[in-house]
Amino acid sequence: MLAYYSPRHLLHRDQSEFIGGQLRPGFELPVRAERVRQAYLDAALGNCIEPPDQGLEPVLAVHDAAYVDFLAGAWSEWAALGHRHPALPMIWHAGAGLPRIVPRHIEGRLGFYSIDAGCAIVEGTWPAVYWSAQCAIAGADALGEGRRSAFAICRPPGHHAAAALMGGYCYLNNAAIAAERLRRRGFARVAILDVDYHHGNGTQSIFWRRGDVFFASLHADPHDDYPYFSGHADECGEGPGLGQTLNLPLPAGTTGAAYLAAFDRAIDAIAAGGCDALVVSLGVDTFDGDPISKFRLHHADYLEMGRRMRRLGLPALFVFEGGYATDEVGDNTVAVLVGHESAGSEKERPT
Ligand code: OKP
Ligand code: ZN
Repeated sequence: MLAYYSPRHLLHRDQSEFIGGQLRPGFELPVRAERVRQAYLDAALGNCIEPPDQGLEPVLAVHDAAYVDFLAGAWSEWAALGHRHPALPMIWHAGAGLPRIVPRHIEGRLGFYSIDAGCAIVEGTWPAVYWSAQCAIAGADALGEGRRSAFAICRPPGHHAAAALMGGYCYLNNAAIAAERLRRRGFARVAILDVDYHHGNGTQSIFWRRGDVFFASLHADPHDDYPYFSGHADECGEGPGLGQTLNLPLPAGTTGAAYLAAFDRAIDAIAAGGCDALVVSLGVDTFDGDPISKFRLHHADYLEMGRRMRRLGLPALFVFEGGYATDEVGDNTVAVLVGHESAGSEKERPT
C-alpha cells in the first residue's frame, strides 16, 4: 500500500479549545500524525510520500467556495485586528429560520462557518488543512490508478466538517473529498465507513441526499456525547439518499466484542449495497485509553476491524481522523491497515 503525508500539518499547532468551559491546550496535537507516520513506516506496509498539488478543484467539488475563501483568509483577517492568539468563534448562527447572510466581520464569519469552538485557526492552519485534503485526494487517485489500498495520513481530521461548516477539529472533509473524487474518477458507488468514536456529522450532511455514496458510521450515542445533534439510528438519508445512511450509535463502555458485532452490520450493509470502492474514516479514539472517549477497544480489535474490512474485497482508502492517546494512536491506526493487508478477501481468493 502507499501512504500520503505532508509535513505542512506541523504548521497547525498551539490551538486552544474549550473543555468543560475552560480554555485549555487542545487534544488534536501535531504528534498524532507523526506517530501514525512512524508506525506505518515501522510496519513496512509500503512507501510514504508527499501528495502532488491537485489544487482546489477537488475541494470545491464538496465545499462551498465562499467557505473555502473564508478558511484561506481567516488568519490574516484575524491578525489584522492585532490578534496573535488563535482565532475562535464565540457566536453562532443557531437561530431557526434566520436568514443566512454572510457577515463581513471576521468574528461573525467565524461563527457563521462553524458548529462549535473546536476549530481554532492559527497562522499555519490553512496550509495544514489544504495539504491534509491533498493527502486524501492523492489517496483517491491511487485507487483510481488501480491500487487496492492507500492511506491518507490526514491532519487536521475532516469528518465533522460540512460543505460550509467547520467543527470538532475539522475544516475540510477529507473523506468526503476523497469519496467525491472517486465518483468523478469513475467509481459508480462509493461506501464511506466511519469508525471514529464521534459521529461523522459533516460527512453525513454532505451525502444526505445522495444515492451514489453510502455512509455507515459507528459512534458514541449522541444522547451522551459529541456531536450531540446527529448520529441517531433513525437518521437514514432523504430523497435519493433515503436508506444510504446507516447510523449505529453505541453506549459508553462499549467493548471490542460489542463493537465488532455492530461493525459486522455495517460491513454487511456495505456488501449488500453494490459499492465499488471503500473510504474508511479511520479514527481510533474508540481506544480504551483515549483521553476524550468512552469506548473500550484494544489493539487486537483494530487488527480484526481491518481483517473484516478486507472481506468486502473493495479498493480501500483509509483516511486518518481522530485518536488522542498519543502513545498508542500510531500502533492502533496501523493495526487496521495491517489487518486489512494481511487478510485475503473471499472474492480475491482463488477457488
Ligand atoms: C474530533 B474527531 C468543542 C470541542 C468538543 C470535540 C471532539 C471532536 C472530535 N469545543 N470536543 O471526531 O475525533
Ligand atoms: Zn473522534
